[in-house]
Amino acid sequence: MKVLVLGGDGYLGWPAALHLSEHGHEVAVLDNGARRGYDDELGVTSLVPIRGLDERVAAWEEVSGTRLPVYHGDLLDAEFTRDTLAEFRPDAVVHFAEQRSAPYSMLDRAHATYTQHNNVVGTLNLLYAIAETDPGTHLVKLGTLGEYGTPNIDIEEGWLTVEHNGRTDRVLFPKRPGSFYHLSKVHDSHNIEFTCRAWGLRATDLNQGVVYGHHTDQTARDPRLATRFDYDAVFGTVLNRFTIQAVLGEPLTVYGSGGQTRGVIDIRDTVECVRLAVENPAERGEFRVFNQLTESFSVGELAKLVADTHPGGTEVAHLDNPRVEADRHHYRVASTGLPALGLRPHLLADTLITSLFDLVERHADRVDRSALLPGVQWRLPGR
Ligand code: NAD
Ligand code: USQ
Repeated sequence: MKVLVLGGDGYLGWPAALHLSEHGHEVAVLDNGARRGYDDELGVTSLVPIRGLDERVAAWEEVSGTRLPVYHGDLLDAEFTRDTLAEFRPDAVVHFAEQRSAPYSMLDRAHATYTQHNNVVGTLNLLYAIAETDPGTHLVKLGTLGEYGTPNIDIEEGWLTVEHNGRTDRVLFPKRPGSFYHLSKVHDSHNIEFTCRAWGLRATDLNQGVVYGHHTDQTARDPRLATRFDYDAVFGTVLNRFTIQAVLGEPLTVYGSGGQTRGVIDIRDTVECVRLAVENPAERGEFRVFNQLTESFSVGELAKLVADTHPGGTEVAHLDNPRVEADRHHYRVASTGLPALGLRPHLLADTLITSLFDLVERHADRVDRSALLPGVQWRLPGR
C-alpha cells in the first residue's frame, strides 16, 4: 500500500514509517519540524542524539535500499496538505502530526491555543484534503486513551450503547479528559466521526496509552536511525523518565500518591498496531476506534518496578501533584480490536527496563538535571 506518515520526524512517527517501509509498503513522510522547535524553546534535547530528517531518510535508504520521500511542511497550510495528498495519492494516511504534550498545553494561554489550533485545524485541513483528493483514503489517526479520563465505569472501545427512558442508542463514549492537549484529541475525534457520517470517509482512531521504550527492529540497525527519547518534565513520559532518573541517581518523581492508573504500550507494539490498522482498513463511512494499550499500571507500580530493577538504591519521591487528576479511581479498559487483528504484545519486563538503563548510561552526560522537575501547574495561580 502507499502510506503517508504525518509527523514522521517524531518519537513514534519515525519508527512507524520505517516499520511500514520494512513490511513492503511504499511510504512517504511529512513533518514541519515543530517538535525540534519545542526543544529549542524549552532549552532541552532528546537524551539520545538524533539526526536531521533528511539525514535519517538517507541512512534508511542506505541501510534498506528503500526510498522514503519527504514532504517538509505544515498541516496548517491547507493547500500544501491537499497538494501533498494529490501528488503522493496514499491508500492510507497515518496521522501523528500534533503537539502531544499535556504539560506544554497547560503552560499558559498561548500554548493552550497553539495546541488546540495546531491539532484541531491541522486535522480539519487533512479531512478536507482527503475528501477533495480521494475520499476512499483510510485515515489512521493517533488519538489517546486520556480522551476518556478516568470514569467510574468500564471504558469501552470508542462507543457505548446507552439505554435511556426506554430507548437505546449507540453513542460515542463520554469523554472527560485532563488537559487542553487531551481535549484537542476529543475535538479531533468528533470532527473525524462527523466526516465519516457526513462524507463517507473511513477512519481508525487509535486511542493509545502512554508509550515507553526506544528501539524498534528497524531503528536499532544503525545509530543514525535512532528515534528521540525525551526525559524532561514537559515532553518526557512517565516510565521513560523513571528509568532516566534511576540511572542518574535522582529520586523518581511520582506525582501525588501515585495511585493514578494509565494504560501503557511498548514502542514496538505501537508501530505494529499502526501496521495492523493500515493493512485492515475501516469500511467507507466507518469511524472505527481501537484502544491501543497492552497493560495498565498505577504510577506507583511503575516507580516500584523501576526501583526494584535498578541495581543501585533508588529513592521514590512523592511530589505535590502539579496536575488535576484523580489518584484513586476505577480503571478497566476494553481492548479487543487490535488483538483480533493479530497483535502479540511485548509485556513490560525487567529485561526491557534493564536495556533502557544501558541506553541512559551511554548518554547520561547529555542530561540537564534541572529539566527533570515539573514546573507546569494545572491549577490557576493562587487557587
Ligand atoms: P512527537 O512530538 O515526537 O511527534 C509529532 C511530530 O509531528 C513532530 O515531529 C512534529 O514536528 C510534527 N508536527 C506537529 N505539528 C505538525 C503540523 N502542524 N504539521 C506537520 N507536522 C507537525 O510526538 P509522538 O510522541 O511521536 O506522538 C505522535 C502522536 O501519537 C501524537 O499525536 C500523540 O498525541 C500520539 N500519542 C503519543 C503517545 C506517547 O506516549 N508518545 C501516547 C499516545 C498517543
Ligand atoms: N507522572 C508522574 N511523574 C512524572 C511524569 C508523569 O507521576 O514524572 C504521572 C502523571 O501525573 C500522569 C501519568 O504519570 O498521571 C502519565 O503522565 P505522562 O506525562 O507520562 O503522560 P501524559 O501526560 O498522559 O501524556 C502521554 C503523551 C501523550 C499521550 C498520553 C497517553 O505525552 O501524547 O496522549 O501519554 S494517555 O495518558 O493515555 O492519554
